[in-house]
Amino acid sequence: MYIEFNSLRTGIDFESVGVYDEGDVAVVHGDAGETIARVADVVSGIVEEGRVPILLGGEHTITLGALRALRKRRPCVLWVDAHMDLREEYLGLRLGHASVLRRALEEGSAKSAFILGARGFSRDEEEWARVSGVNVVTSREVENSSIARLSLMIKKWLVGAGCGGLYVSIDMDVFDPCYAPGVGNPEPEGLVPGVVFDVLAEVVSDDLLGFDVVEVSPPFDPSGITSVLAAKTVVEIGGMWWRARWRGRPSYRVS
Ligand SMILES: [Mn+2]
Repeated sequence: MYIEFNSLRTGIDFESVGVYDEGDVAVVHGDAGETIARVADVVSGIVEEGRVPILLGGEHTITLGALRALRKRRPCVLWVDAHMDLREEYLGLRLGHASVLRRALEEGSAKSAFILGARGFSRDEEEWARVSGVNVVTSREVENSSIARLSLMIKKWLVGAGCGGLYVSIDMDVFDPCYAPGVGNPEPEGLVPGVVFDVLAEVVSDDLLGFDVVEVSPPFDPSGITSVLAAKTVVEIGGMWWRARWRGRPSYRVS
């Protein structure tokens, strides 16, 4: 399969963007802590060289490794996900895809969070988000809102939270299962890809600290369209950053 690298939205041909493949991080099955430490290690090296990390997964828990590596930069994290991932624990695990954002906020690896596209969460998560000041916009609210209004909400959050930059985490289950069936936990009533990209195009600036695209599970999707959409997501967000960084687009400063 092949997708075009030329993005109409950003005007960037991703083929002209300098991308280096760092290779795979060896995960340790059954040991999320060690896996996260390894991810943090690799991402730290990338950040120290002044590069912008792009992570692809797999388990959403890897995001914690990236956020730990970026901790000193005080990242605001835009969590684009059908779920909140704010559980205290899930199936006896304190560290996993259902609790990863809560761990990041509790330990201070993420300074503040804005969840976009949520629609599958428990009452406890909703309550924890409320008392912890996590911004939440559900998929239904996205559908009933405009690109301008949504991006303004996110920009206001970025200014108010006093972060050193933006980290974007895209859980592929945020998209409607008709676009991305190959995910671990498909959730109906999801978002349309173009809407997600249009909002991101308004808020991604050269303050982007990094991003990830996770929860792609190819065995659940023989058609392969989930992987194609994930690749497209990288091309779009990467192009947004590149445009802001090199084309002098009036960037939206958060620091
Ligand atoms: Mn998730």
